[in-house]
Amino acid sequence: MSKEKHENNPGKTPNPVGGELHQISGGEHPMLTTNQGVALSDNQNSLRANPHGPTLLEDFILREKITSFDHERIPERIVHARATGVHGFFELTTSLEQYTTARILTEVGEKTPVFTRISTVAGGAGSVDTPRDVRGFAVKFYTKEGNWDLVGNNIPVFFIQDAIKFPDLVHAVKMEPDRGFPQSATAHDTFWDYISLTPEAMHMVMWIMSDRTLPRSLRMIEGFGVHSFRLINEKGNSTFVKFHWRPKLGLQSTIWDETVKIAGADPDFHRRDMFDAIAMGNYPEWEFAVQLFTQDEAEKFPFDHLDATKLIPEELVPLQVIGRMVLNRWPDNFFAETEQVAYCPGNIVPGIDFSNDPLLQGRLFSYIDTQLSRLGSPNFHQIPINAPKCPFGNHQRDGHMQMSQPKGRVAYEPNSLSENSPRETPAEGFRSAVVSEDGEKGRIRAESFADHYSQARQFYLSQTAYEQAHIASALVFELSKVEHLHVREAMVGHLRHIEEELAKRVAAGLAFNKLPDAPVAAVPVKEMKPSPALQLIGKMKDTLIGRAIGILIADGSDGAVIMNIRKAATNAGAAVKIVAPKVGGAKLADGSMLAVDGQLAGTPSVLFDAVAVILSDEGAQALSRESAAIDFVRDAFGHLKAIAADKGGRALLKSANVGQDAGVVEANDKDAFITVAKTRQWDREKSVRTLA
Ligand code: HDE
Repeated sequence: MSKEKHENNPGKTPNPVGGELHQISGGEHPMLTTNQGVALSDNQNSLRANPHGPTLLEDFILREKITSFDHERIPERIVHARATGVHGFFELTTSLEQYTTARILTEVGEKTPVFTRISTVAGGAGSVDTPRDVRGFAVKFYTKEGNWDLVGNNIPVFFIQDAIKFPDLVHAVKMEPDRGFPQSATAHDTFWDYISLTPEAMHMVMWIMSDRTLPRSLRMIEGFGVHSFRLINEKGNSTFVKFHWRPKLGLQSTIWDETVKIAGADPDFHRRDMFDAIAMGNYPEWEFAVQLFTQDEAEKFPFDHLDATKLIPEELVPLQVIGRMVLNRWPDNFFAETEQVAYCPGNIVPGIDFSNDPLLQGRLFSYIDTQLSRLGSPNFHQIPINAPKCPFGNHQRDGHMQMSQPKGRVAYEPNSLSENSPRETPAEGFRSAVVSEDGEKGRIRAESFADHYSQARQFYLSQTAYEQAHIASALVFELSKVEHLHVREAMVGHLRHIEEELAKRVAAGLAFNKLPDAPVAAVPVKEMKPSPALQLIGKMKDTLIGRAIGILIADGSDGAVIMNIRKAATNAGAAVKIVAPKVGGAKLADGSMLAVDGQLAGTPSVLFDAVAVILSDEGAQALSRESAAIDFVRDAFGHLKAIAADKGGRALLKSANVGQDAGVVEANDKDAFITVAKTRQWDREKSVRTLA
């Protein structure tokens, strides 16, 4: 576009009913043109036969603008439509040279650009950020040897063992086809009907009913490659590998009731949280770790590692941290980058290879196919967000939206007519692992895939009592939304194989008068050692870094107390927001005005990890008649958060019927507040809600 100043654009927009509307003035504005480069003299009025006449078809400016607008959307992803994407880098800290030739895993200190997209699965692009759902965790590494896409989830296992089941699973979880709801929720009949008929899903069911699916922030989730992959070294030997991302901030989730309320208070809660963190320079970081094991070792595992419904406990194969990923740049344009990015598990680089996991094998086909439908052309790799950052070229040609203009006569290989056309490179080029395959062809599920309950049981037994109660309560909630009694019963039947006590708790929560029969298990349930690494609470960090604190004030509040708490929380790493009835500010006890970050009605306590309530007697009296203030403190207490309160604050707590415990502290004692604010008051939960 020309940099020339547009003479007809003096920085004022003509107002059709007279007068002028102010636009930002100054600066050298480029000309506004059509897509053909023709400058527009008027972007506010279409071409009409006369002031009261019809609009003319000849108005090519109107037609071009509206046509472009009509085609703004591309098909959204059938799953993982809702997401947040961020640029960053990967840095290797330990070489895996012994295992692989992939330079990204051997060149220590090298920073490789990445684009990471974290998504929900079931909802459409416009759904809320905080349903109970798995989070996709897809990383595109723009390596020197081509793009490597590690397209994983925040849960290390999956619902199904074979790709052919995926369309049914997705149809079952998505909104029901006749009614078009629920959007982005598993709590409905078709999901649980399908699951109750799919015993292999039971391990994943334990994970999705745990608080893992209610993350507090996308910066506080783990990521898993899920499938086993292979690494191939110089000698051509291969080693199996599982990939893991571990957040520097530790894990943290929300309480179900809190999650539900966040969805209303801020449907973009996670996207905004990430945007704000990047804008403030608080770049989220993950450790990159691997579990490495040989075929011989794998044969001794009490499960088949090629079955994506199984994980390899850290206690069996420890994690080795080999690098880190830092996300530090928000995209310039959401559509061009986050929407158009096309991940394909089939994008790997020399030195990495696939395993025979049948789920992975199916995925290798699906993603390219889906990109063809979403992005409309085999040239989707040319879109900047998808293009490799290393040189690339071949003899593939033409097609929709070809952006490059290949030169010369030669579009084939081998050829003797061109000296500089791309050729194969046997030494460095991609090679598959040398593996011999034998056995009979057929639609067969391996016997080693038959155990559907042992790891589900191991997961449940590895949780703290608080987490077990959350899993049981989540199951009661979800199954309470299921209308068909036989589906509820079938699910409780499965739970009996996982843990009888869990089945009893859920049955009691659903008011069953007797426990339903358990289905026949294909193989006996094995007793496996609990793995504390599977807990979430155990992985929460004792810190305020990355967390948020809200201070509720009103006219007449004590400025010194507010400042003290704000300073202490900020120093401890929290983002602090002042909340008051009016966004314009609050008049403090000393008559000064304090700027406010959020208006009370629009900034409920669900948006914070801990709160302080600093009020004068009059302020407390006024707020005791304000339901947003009552909810603010009642929810903070109900969501197990720390509360600091001065005398007025305590008066409000009293009006809200909020109790006292170790998590409710004096506003003057900032150190005590910072200590309790770093965690949730788990013991309080039994006093505020009935759990299953
Ligand atoms: Fe996906 N999945 N998936 N999936 N998946 C898609 O590809 C598919 C599976 C995952 O941010 C789709 O580009 C099949 C497991 C993520 O853009 C589609 C099967 C895991 C993303 C597709 C699976 C994932 C997708 C939809 C069973 C965790 C979002 C749009 C074999 C390891 C990537 C698209 C992004 C997206 C197919 C199972 C993760 C339709 C057939 C297991 C993170 O191609």
